[in-house]
Amino acid sequence: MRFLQSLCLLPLATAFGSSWYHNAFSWQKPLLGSTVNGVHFPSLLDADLEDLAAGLEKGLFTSVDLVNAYTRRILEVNSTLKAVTQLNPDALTIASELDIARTNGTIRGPLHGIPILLKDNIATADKMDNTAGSYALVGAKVPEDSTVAAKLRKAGAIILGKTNLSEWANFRSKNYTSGWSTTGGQTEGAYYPQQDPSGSSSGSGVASALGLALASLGTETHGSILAPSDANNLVGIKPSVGLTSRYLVVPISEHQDTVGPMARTVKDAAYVLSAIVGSDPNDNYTSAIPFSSDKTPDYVGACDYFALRGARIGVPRNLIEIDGDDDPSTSPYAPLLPAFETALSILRSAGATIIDDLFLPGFDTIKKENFEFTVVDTDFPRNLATYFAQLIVNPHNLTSLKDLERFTHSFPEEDWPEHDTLTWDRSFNVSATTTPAQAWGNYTALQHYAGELGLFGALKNHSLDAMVLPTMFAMGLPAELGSPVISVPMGKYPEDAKKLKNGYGNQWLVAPGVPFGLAFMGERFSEEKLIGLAYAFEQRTKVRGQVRPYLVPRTEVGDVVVGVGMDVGKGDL
Ligand SMILES: *[C@@H]1O[C@H](CO)[C@@H](O)[C@H](O)[C@H]1NC(C)=O
Ligand SMILES: *[C@@H]1O[C@H](CO)[C@@H](O)[C@H](O)[C@H]1NC(C)=O
Ligand SMILES: *[C@@H]1O[C@H](CO)[C@@H](O)[C@H](O)[C@H]1NC(C)=O
Ligand SMILES: *[C@@H]1O[C@H](CO)[C@@H](O)[C@H](O)[C@H]1NC(C)=O
Ligand SMILES: *[C@@H]1O[C@H](CO)[C@@H](O)[C@H](O)[C@H]1NC(C)=O
Ligand SMILES: *[C@@H]1O[C@H](CO)[C@@H](O)[C@H](O)[C@H]1NC(C)=O
Ligand SMILES: *[C@@H]1O[C@H](CO)[C@@H](O)[C@H](O)[C@H]1NC(C)=O
Ligand SMILES: *[C@@H]1O[C@H](CO)[C@@H](O)[C@H](O)[C@H]1NC(C)=O
Ligand SMILES: CC(=O)N[C@H]1CO[C@H](CO)[C@@H](O)[C@@H]1O
Repeated sequence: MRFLQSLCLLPLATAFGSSWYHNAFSWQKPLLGSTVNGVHFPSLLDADLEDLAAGLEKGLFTSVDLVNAYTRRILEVNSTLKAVTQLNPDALTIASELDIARTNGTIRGPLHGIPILLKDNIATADKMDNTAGSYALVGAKVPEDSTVAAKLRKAGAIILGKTNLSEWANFRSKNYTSGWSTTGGQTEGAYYPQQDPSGSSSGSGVASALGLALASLGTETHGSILAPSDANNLVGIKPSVGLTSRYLVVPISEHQDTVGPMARTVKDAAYVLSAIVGSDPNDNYTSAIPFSSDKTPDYVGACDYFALRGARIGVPRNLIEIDGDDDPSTSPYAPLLPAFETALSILRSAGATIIDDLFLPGFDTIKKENFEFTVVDTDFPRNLATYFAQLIVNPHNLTSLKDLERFTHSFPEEDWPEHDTLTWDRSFNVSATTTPAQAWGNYTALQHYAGELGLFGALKNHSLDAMVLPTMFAMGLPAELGSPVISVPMGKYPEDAKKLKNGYGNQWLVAPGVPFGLAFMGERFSEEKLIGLAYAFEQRTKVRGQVRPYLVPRTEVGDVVVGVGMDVGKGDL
């Protein structure tokens, strides 16, 4: 969750010269990958699910090899980036069982034997902790896997480890940074030294970006999948609230929380999404899913090169706010604008009709009023207490947000008061002074201004399939509405970018080479359509491969393959 943090920090820029922007991506030699059993195999930085599945299928390598290779990659970059906090001690055993099953002809599905990382607020009933980045939950145990983790396992995925996050998914303090937690330290992005990784699914973003697993799961309340996907050159799918179960995921707000994939390609994200969707008696928001469990949309099949043909796509210009002071072209974020115009022309040339200059009249009211804070602040104490009550081991006997605050203020490693808990104070205040009827009033007002007078009204009025924006402007209304968004890589800040630090002053939000994305927004449960549009854009632009991290782990799968054709001497075994 990050209530448009970066938007609050805009107005620092001095003027660029007229040649400040160049849209050219510097061409870089592709990283080479490795030779495995005599066969060339793409680098794990770029390998997609179909590459991995083909390698496993042909017997070039095993899932055990993949776990070993990814583990070494994680450890290579961890001291700098701190993206992965825990490794699953059972991952090799699980991989070996899945390898045996494969040899035996049992393949559970496309994710069979594929390593995936989970944000450290998605619980697993195994040897790993689920901490939300806080010592309050170190040692806590859940009765069973979260529903999304259970579904991944059923689909044959290997849960490789847990990724760092902004503590409590950025719902603790006014004085901390994206990707910082007391248990995990400070995550960094890999596209510029000391890049702000964005958040709160920061470790999931950095890990997927660098190929520390095939993909990861993140969670979002307001921007927490989309923002780190934007900043880490990824495809992030923020699903409709209710499409994926939140059971045994550390909550912020039942009205806005959702779990989704962060991957390197649209198709990989679609594969992972397919594995985790579905109704769940333990999360009754999933009963809103408009299709039965045997009729789940074919998200992978939706990846159609021609999906943009005939599509009607709106551009709600009044949501783009690069202002700060006077002249938007002086903002560090200014390079987003020409890149966005280029993206629109690509959508047009792929056959879409762009309905430009839409104005969403509800947006100004949303900005003036506190509807969203009221909804989220009244949900949090209640939803958190429910999570605590579900624990079967609760080392500090926490039952409420008050208990958590007492713990956080008295446990030195929680770094209080340097890192305050003012978000909780706000939540106490709001929940103490808001009746259920008033909370409902705020929720319905939010739906009206963000929906009828916002996203949904415009989709309907103009018969649109989707709306697009630079991702950093596409987070608020869909968060408030529980509607889906997909972010796809769109570009990066140029070599002469005007650098901008985060509000804390320790990491770069904008710097040369830092990536950014294009977001597709639509109706609730329109993921299938959005995936098609996003795929058609991705296939025509292939931006991800042109934006390269400054820090790349070197271990490739060939370095760990044991047996005939082993690539002796390539790795540092
Ligand atoms: C990554 O680094 C952090 C900080 O030093 C450490 O606590 C964590 O355990 C490391 N992760 C792994 C997988 O070793
Ligand atoms: C292999 O397949 C056979 C028959 O389908 C089954 O009985 C056996 O349990 C399987 N073994 C493993 C290790 O999966
Ligand atoms: C959904 O579940 C929660 C708790 O599990 C319960 O309080 C709520 O009444 C349920 N809502 C509906 C519509 O069933
Ligand atoms: C938690 O409660 C149990 C049982 O009442 C007690 O034994 C334990 O000391 C408590 N732990 C803490 C940290 O308060
Ligand atoms: C914010 O955190 C920094 C570093 O821990 C500390 O120096 C500063 O005093 C804190 N600011 C506030 C307002 O608490
Ligand atoms: C919460 O309310 C108290 C008492 O009115 C006030 O002093 C405090 O500033 C409020 N805190 C926040 C974070 O709103
Ligand atoms: C929103 O909640 C506040 C209390 O926090 C209340 O005063 C206000 O009337 C509510 N607004 C609506 C539109 O219901
Ligand atoms: C949709 O059209 C109606 C009727 O013209 C208008 O009142 C409303 O503001 C429009 N909604 C949006 C979001 O543009
Ligand atoms: C340096 C640091 O904080 N390391 C932590 C990383 O995460 C694991 C698991 O949550 C902790 O045990 C480490 O102490």
